[in-house]
Amino acid sequence: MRYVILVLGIIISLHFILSFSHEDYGRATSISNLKNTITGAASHQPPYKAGVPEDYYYHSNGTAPGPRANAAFVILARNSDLNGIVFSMKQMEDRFNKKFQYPYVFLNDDDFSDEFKRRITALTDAKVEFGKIPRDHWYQPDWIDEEKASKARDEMVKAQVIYGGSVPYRNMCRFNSGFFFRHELLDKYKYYWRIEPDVNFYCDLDYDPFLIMQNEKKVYGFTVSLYEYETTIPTLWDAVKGDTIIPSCSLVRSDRPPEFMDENPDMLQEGNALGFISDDAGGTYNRCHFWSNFEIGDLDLWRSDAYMKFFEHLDKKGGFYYERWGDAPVHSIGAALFAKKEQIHFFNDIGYKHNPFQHCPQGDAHTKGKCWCDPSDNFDYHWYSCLARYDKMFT
Ligand SMILES: Nc1nc2c(ncn2[C@@H]2O[C@H](COP(=O)(O)OP(=O)(O)OP(=O)(O)O)[C@@H](O)[C@H]2O)c(=O)[nH]1
Ligand SMILES: [Mg+2]
Repeated sequence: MRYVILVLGIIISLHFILSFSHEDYGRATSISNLKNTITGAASHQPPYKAGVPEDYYYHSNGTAPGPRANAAFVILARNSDLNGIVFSMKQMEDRFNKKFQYPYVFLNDDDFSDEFKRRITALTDAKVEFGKIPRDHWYQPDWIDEEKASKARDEMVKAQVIYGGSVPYRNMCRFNSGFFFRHELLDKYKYYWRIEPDVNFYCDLDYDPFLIMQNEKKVYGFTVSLYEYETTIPTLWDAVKGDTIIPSCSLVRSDRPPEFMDENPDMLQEGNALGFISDDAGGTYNRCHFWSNFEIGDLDLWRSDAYMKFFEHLDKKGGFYYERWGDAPVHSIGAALFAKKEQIHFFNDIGYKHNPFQHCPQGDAHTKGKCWCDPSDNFDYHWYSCLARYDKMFT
């Protein structure tokens, strides 16, 4: 008996020594972790790795039983994008929406042609609405210094920056950053799924991602993340951060006009995803962004006071025109600062391609979705992808 007590004593002492001297050992054997393992709650891994619970799935054909979320697809397009939109939308219908029947909202800075409307409505039984964007939500504002803007465009053309010389492209980026969610046709909705022309949806989606968003209180969903071209956003982070030191959010000097965080130090969400966009606790932007040609999001994130103030501040800086700020980094920085990291979701089982990158589900997810992409062509942990940084926030 004495020996049993002695051996037990040695084991317990060793456990305590290892717990303090080896972080991983301590973490792996902590009471809370053991409890998580027992209850199945994932710890130290991104929530998406646990997969979507089976009771969300509807594998049969025919209309899936309710409930539905208050959601719509949002498609910004020109009449000339018609064939590319048909290509994307037909796949969305076949892979998902035939069974779920979510409505579509099409937006354009021009009037949609009758042919556009006819060919689009022929593709679905769901409701489709076509809207025109108000002029002041689209065009370059008159307080932008056009001489400065055109010089910047010329320089970007010389530097061979993609769309560097285009004003309509800049209008589009500014609209997607700060205006699409204010269009009256979207007023009645809470969630949206953005679709672009010429994209691929590779897998059967037998569950409703909007319900995941709603039930799990997610506010932003993505499938691909990557680095932004430096030349398109040289002063973007400076306009966000200014002189503020994060995480203490205190000012160091004030000899220049204040930037967004200088003026709104209380607006950052606790437990946010700053770790995704910065490797030095907010000192610099690492250029990681969610690729916004695919987005499933909560419109209330963009309608929030924090994001509206954030957008207004960026807009006044003029960087949508003096540089070529994209809606992807602007949305990503907004989501990273104003949402909790758990509220940003990687839709691992949605196979998706927008040229030139694709997310192709791996292993069981590929089989379950009957995906037709080549699993070896997958951007997830490519050197130019930011998914590893997203994962790291949870480890
Ligand atoms: N109405 C309208 N829609 C536009 C305009 N420019 C772009 N879009 C739409 O805005 C979205 C993004 O434009 P894209 O041209 O796909 O931009 P991108 O994804 O950065 O670049 P690509 O590699 O060409 O796809 C798409 O849904 C386009 O249809 C425009 O001038 N007017
Ligand atoms: Mg595109």
